[in-house]
Amino acid sequence: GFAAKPSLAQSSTTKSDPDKPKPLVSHIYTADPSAHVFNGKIYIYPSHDIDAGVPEDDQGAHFAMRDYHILSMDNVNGKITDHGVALDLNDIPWAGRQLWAPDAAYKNGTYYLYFPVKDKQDVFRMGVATSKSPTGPFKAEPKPIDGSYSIDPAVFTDTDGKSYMYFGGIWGGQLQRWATGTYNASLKTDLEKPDEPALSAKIARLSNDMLRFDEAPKDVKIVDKDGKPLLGKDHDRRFFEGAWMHKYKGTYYFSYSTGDTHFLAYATSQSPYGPFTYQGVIMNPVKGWTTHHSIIEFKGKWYIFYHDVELSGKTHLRNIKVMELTRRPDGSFETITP
Ligand code: FUB
Repeated sequence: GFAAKPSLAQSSTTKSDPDKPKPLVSHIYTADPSAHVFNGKIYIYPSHDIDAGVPEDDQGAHFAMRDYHILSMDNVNGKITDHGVALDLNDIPWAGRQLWAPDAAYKNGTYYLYFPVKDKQDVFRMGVATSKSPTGPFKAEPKPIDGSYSIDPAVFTDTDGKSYMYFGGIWGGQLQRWATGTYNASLKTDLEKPDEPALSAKIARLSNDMLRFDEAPKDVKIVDKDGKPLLGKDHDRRFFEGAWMHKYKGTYYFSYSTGDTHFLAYATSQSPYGPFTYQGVIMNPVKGWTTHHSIIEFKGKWYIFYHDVELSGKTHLRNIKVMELTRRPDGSFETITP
């Protein structure tokens, strides 16, 4: 039944609404697409969803992914190529389970694949793997990045050449377990203090060789238009997971998922470190529990890569899609309803 469902779902979509975005691939399930333009081509670094038969729980155990496939395309909506397995869980010496949302970067002739995976103690850490090709195969470093934790790395290289990793995810992503600086598994969801500032994503500058944190991770603070921090109870706006960073006309755009309320939201700053001022929603909820995106500029247009569950109807078997974004003259985004 695995193979038959996707094509059925796809053809019915095509008939009813030809303009609706279609899954970019249907031979495998994909999610969390981190898109990049390298050498004039689009490369997508997604999660590779599988049904591993692990029962669903509120910490996301059913997201039990075991490898990564990298996809590429010459044009948006053009032919898409699956370059096969780029990195396998078995080839990461320290990894336990659950290869979650990755990202990639390029510097000085090397491509870097950043990935979160639980170590053998079931604690999420960030790993890095290198290749001379954007499509891999990638070779993992023998140990996780020192001082790393939680999930969803997004690596951004600024116009001055400095690179930063934004990361973190609450609930199953374990960010709340690090709230005191050391690992403490007692907090399940977030800080559990609704009237205090919400947990923040983290940022750390990367070393020149891209393999280490060059500083202790700092908070990515999000404030409202009056400069007040978003609170723990503000589920419609506060950070949950799935960070992304892009720069447009000198302004830094930090975008992310609000998780349990399923929005892709954004906030802006004049510094890569923030604080970021909340601006609004880029994309309303998709079908499925998770929502996760990336934003790129390609040939003068802006695109959002995201996922939903059109092919499977199951929250852990997702499919990636792409849509054009409308940027207003002041840099803000029109809200998309997928
Ligand atoms: O794909 C597993 C997790 O689900 C990701 O790391 C989160 O962002 C969410 O999409």
